[in-house]
Amino acid sequence: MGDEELEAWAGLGREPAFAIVGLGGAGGDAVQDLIGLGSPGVRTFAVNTDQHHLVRMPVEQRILIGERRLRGRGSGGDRSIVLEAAQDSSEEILRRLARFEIVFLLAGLGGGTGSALLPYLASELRKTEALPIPVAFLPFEVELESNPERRANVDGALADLEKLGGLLLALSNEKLRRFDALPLHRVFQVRNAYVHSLVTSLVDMIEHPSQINVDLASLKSHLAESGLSTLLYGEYHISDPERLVQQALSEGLLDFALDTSPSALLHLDGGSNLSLRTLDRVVQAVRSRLGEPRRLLLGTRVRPEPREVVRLTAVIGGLRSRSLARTPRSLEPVIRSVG
Ligand SMILES: Nc1nc2c(ncn2[C@@H]2O[C@H](COP(=O)(O)OP(=O)(O)OP(=O)(O)O)[C@@H](O)[C@H]2O)c(=O)[nH]1
Ligand SMILES: [Mg+2]
Repeated sequence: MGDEELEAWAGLGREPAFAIVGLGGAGGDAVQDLIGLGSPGVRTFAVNTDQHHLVRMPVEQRILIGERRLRGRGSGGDRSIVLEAAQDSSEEILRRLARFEIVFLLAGLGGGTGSALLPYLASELRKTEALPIPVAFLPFEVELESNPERRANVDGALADLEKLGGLLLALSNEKLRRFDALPLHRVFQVRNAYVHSLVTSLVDMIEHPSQINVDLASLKSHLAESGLSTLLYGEYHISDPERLVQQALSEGLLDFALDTSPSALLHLDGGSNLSLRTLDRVVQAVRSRLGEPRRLLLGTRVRPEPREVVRLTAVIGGLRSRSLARTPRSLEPVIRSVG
């Protein structure tokens, strides 16, 4: 077998199966940070109505929409104009995105562009083979006070995303208040580093076969049974699996409340010292925090060498509808300092 054939056989050198797409200003800024943190094997895109913002995006493909009516100057908060523009450009956008297995869509809610594109593209991609994962950044409360248009954009986009069901990551800027002494761009970097961990851990889980394997098909069928779900991530020293679970389940920036009997997909990534006992303790700790899951799917990836740190990626299903803008109950999100 020649080198080329070997490579093809091993699936190396093939087109990346994952894409991250920044929608609007905040979504584009977040993708830019993710690229800075390293995104090998992931294709990068930006879609915007704002040409000036779009041209400075360091992504592989830029897509300007609504040029005829908006002249490349942004939507000024008008969600319905952007929705029309998105429908006009829909075929072109989907042609580029639908060939990926997983498409992460990132947007800040409140403006016109991100609030329109996030639910629209998530719902259009749902009709294809691709699995869209919307990541919504919720604005600071002070941005919405006395601004009913912005609030309507946030509420409208969230309602559409909840109706769609499936995986949804909603990260609230309010949860960043503990960093209020830092410059604002640094605060967003902390959040984007957390998003980077979520994206890379999910990509790793799907991309690399594990001892107890979780592939794309099992993720999709788990999601189909789980209602509105979210993704969580934590890492901790192997000696303390309970702390690892606490890290993943309560130290996110995610903003939601859970049903009484959630479903859980748990994937552990560790070294050759990862024992069955550690796995049991993780499952036990999840049970004691969330209650008995109505559906539990387990996966592990064990590297050849021993590792001090174990990573836990969790897909938790059964988020309560209309919960995203309210104070969470079961999980109390605080932020882990990143970097
Ligand atoms: N610029 C920026 N805004 C953020 C970020 N994270 C959350 N946001 C919020 O995202 C919301 C949406 O703002 P933009 O992304 O600028 O709006 P847009 O989607 O480009 O929409 P229009 O400019 O109105 O067409 C704002 O209210 C911010 O609070 C971030 O990292 N950068
Ligand atoms: Mg904008």
